[in-house]
Amino acid sequence: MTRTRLLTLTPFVILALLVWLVSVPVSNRPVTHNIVMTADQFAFDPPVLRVNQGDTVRLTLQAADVVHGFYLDGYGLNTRIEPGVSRQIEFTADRAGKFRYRCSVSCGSLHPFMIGELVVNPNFPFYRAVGITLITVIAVLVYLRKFPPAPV
Ligand SMILES: [Cu+2]
Repeated sequence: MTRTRLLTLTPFVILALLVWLVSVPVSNRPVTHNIVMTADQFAFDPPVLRVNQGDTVRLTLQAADVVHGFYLDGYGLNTRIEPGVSRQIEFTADRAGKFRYRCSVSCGSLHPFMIGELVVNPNFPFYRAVGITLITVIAVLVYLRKFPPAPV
């Protein structure tokens, strides 16, 4: 492929990228996650929760064997889970980052290791804006290179 041909194609590639960037649904549209979380000696199931920032998390907590607790770091949530009684807690994952959840009721020898992780992915409006700006700048540079302004 010749250099000129490549230059001719570049604006189309850039346009396609722009259209893609603008049209990809923004991941920050909040959704509600209904999750059944089972506490069992000595683990939580699921062990990892992944949500996006702004999502609502509705947890139905149940204990499979003995009394457990559910404490979520960073969100200050704490509740006791009795076997046979499911308990619902709901919160908005408004803080991005990784947060541990742990059992807050001494439930046996390995109780201190009864830990799970909530991963709240941040929204990226900033990186998206940087991406669109960069692509536009490159498009303008390519265009100017191809059609240099007439000397004055
Ligand atoms: Cu425990």
